[in-house]
Amino acid sequence: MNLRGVELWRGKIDLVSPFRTSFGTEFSRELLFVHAVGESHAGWGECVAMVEPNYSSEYLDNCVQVVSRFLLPLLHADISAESFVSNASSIRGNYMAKACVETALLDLRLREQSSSLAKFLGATKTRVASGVSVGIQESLDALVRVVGEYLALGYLRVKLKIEPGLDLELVRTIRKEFGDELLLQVDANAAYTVADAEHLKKLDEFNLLLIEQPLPEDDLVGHIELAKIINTPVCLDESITSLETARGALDLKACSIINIKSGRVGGYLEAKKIHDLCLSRGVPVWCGGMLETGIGRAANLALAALPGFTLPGDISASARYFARDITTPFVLVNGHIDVPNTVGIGVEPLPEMLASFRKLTTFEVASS
Ligand code: SMG
Ligand code: MG
Repeated sequence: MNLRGVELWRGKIDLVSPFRTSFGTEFSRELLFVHAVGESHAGWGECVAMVEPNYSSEYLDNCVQVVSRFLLPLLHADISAESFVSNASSIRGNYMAKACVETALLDLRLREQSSSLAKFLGATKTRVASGVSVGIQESLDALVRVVGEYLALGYLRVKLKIEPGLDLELVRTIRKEFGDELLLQVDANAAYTVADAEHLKKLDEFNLLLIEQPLPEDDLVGHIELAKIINTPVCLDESITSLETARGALDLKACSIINIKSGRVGGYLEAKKIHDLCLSRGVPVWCGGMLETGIGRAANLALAALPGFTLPGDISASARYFARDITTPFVLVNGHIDVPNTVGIGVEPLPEMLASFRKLTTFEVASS
């Protein structure tokens, strides 16, 4: 690799509609990108952290700090993504900060080698089934309308955000309206406690694909208890931050399905390891989403094309999020999205979109 420098870019893009979860409402997406600049190529990585530390303890300004103060100084001209990840293990946690640097390095190297991220990761599919994550709406009527619109567009699976007081009724209504065939799952973003187990058991009658992260991220014991009580498969999102936490959760039967997000686990190299573990154990995985722009979405499509991703992921078309994506938009074709197959992650920010972003830092990399 011929890394010369790294730029950090900040931007902001409005969502087409507010996205309400059990922890808050997002109206826009604040963005942080890492641009790894080489001799003749350059790579991009998108940071998935939110503005506030609600989904996880990481947040965007903290990622800027961690990347600039602790991660960029680890780089040198011929560093590989693998050695960066290994060197960065001395920095605890901060998975989202690490992931965006790792991805930019991978993208740069793969472009230099004229290879795609999909090929590098071991993709076996050329398109992936697309699901949609539906935020909490102001009324049941609004929820029915929104879900109906997404289904009319061809989405193959629906995920409903739930929280205490807004759960059974939502699921009952959507099942009644759209039938038992609909692939349906729910995501609580850690809003319940294990004391709610009997209540959550009432979801069993709706034949959901899974319930995602019902309890706090560090409550592994709670998830083990809950999984014994309810029949709906428990899927973990926030709790899984590494190969080790994935293995532990599976060994202890805290979950039977895993949502893989590269940003949450420190990058695509770790994400692939979790995929490989799950594949070897016959544990289904699916690719989560963090309201990424086309940059993050492109890389997620490469990951979701691996053979163990047997459930539709939260990778929707660009139009589900933004009036105008920062890359050429990703579109839904018969419920699927094509996996980029050119070089690196396969996309770059459109110059006119980048023009509205701010360059924060230019970090010169020491020659090795
Ligand atoms: O990118 O389609 C997407 C969003 C999917 O629901 C989604 N993500 O917990 O899985 C999750 C949430 C995290 C982000 S909420 C702002
Ligand atoms: Mg989730």
